[in-house]
Amino acid sequence: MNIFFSGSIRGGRDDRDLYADLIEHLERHGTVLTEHVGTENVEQTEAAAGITDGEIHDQDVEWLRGADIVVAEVTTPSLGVGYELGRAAETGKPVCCLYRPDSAHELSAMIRGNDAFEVIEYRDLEGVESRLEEFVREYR
Ligand code: 6IA
Repeated sequence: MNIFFSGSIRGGRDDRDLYADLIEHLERHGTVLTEHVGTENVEQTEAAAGITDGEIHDQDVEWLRGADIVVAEVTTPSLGVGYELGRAAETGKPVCCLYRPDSAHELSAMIRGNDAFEVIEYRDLEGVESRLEEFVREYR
């Protein structure tokens, strides 16, 4: 199973460690196409490699096309994550959005208001693992 994990990069990296933990958890169930979302210094690494924004966009859209399911951590608002979720919605792929309500950011109506998205509210990794597993198993 190919899993597209979506999480904030330029929107802010406060949740980077959590993304890495979620990706590690998801890797037990399939191939996470977007491992870099949880990588430290992703921006510096990719800038050093000379990758353009156009290449990032095209590669991510291609991975999105090849994904069986999409899992997004949406607590830190990110234009890129919103864009990816909008494109995923158009394809009808299963989408799970993970959101921590005790954060400073209220979840966008465009995410919570999409009935096709499964929104899971949680506090920490331990509290979300089994629910995430249920979602993944549904589509395996
Ligand atoms: O707007 P954001 O940057 O927060 O968007 C984050 C989302 O867009 C993630 O879910 C990624 O799938 C995608 N994305 C954004 N930036 C990158 C990136 N490098 N590499 C791969 N995927 C990305 C940015 C580094 C750049 C300075 C060379």
